[in-house]
Amino acid sequence: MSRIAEVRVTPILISDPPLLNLQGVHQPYTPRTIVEVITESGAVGLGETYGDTDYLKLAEAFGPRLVGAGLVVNDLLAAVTRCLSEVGAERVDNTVQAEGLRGSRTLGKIASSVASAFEVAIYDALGHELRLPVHALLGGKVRDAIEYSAYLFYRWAEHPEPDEPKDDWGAALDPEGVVAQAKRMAEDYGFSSFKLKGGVFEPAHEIAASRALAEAFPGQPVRLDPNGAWSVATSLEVAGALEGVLEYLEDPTTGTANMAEVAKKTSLPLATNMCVTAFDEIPEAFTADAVQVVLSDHHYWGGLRATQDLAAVCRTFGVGISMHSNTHLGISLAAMTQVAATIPGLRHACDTHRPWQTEDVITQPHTFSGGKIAVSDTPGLGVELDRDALAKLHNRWETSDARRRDDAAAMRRVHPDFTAPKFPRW
Ligand code: GKR
Ligand code: MG
Repeated sequence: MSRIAEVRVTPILISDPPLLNLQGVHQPYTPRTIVEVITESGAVGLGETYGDTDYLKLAEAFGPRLVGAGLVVNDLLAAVTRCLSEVGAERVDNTVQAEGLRGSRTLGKIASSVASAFEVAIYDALGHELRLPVHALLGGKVRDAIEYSAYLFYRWAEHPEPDEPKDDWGAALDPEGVVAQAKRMAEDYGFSSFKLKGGVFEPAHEIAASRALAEAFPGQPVRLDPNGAWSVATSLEVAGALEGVLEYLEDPTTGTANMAEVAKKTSLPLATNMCVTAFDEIPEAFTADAVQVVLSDHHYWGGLRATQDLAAVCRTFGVGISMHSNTHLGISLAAMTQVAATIPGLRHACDTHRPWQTEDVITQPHTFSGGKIAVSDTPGLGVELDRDALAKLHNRWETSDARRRDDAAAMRRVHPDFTAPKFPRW
């Protein structure tokens, strides 16, 4: 079997629309890291992960260590973790507010997120070597297409500066705007599940938007995710107002104890990508019945096999599973789709930010049909790197000083006094 001959780690900046959340607004450009693992026989494996400095530094330090190694993934997380202290990442930068949207920020999650990009790239390379799709290497697919949900955001029509990226979605700042956005998502992509990112306006406003969605799409699943913005009492008020309306309520409040208290008093299932985000958070949350659906994410859970492990634990405890998403491109979407294809009992449409991205680094970006992406059976992830696109987005990174996601700082460009709110906001 061919060994790893070369590893490339390329930071890029991708454009992002002004999507609103509890912490502020998305910046015009957000960093991602693209990993290439190239074998002695010339197979190229691709991976993608967060691009903020902590992640990038670790990926850059770890990448060269794989040269000469086999296409083996078993020791990857431990090896990346050993590398943490060498890049001076012992201290977590807690000022990066967007991290709070996917739970606590820990060194373990940074290491897992970096390891995941290399794991995906190694699987992709192995797939090319063996002429097998990644899902076959993971044990085989149990479905041929993955259903994704429309990820709806309150948003501004445009970023504040005239030379910043633009799109034609327009503003969505009230229930009518949210429904119009959902209708376009349904028309353009065929989505039939809808997730609204909440925590932006006061709860009554977001209850009204959720009801408007349910009325516009009768019988179709609707979810609301305020990223933990509410107290237990507020969560229970919202849950009471939306029982029978929502498929599930995602992270209404923060912390296992609060989620458990809400879960006890509502019939609405609670989903999370904030209170169960790593294996060591599972025992307490599952024992307390704090969450009914865990939103997996191969990036911060540590890769594709870790995602399968998570799914097995969820099955054991009778907890549902679906998938979380942050701003990402097609390499991540291919990886999400390949692993989702292998998970039995995936009963909720997965989240993806992909429709909000106007750029990609693969030659043939995915297309959604009926809200689904077909599971590729071609070798590896089934995507090919677009080197010109990668070079362009890397050049943007080199000529800009944007180095991390900071939604609060982006909001301060318009509202100078804005600070990311303390939990609970309402
Ligand atoms: O991109 O604004 C965003 C989302 O709020 C994201 O950061 C979250 O991590 O999508 C995520 C979620 O479901 O909480
Ligand atoms: Mg969430």
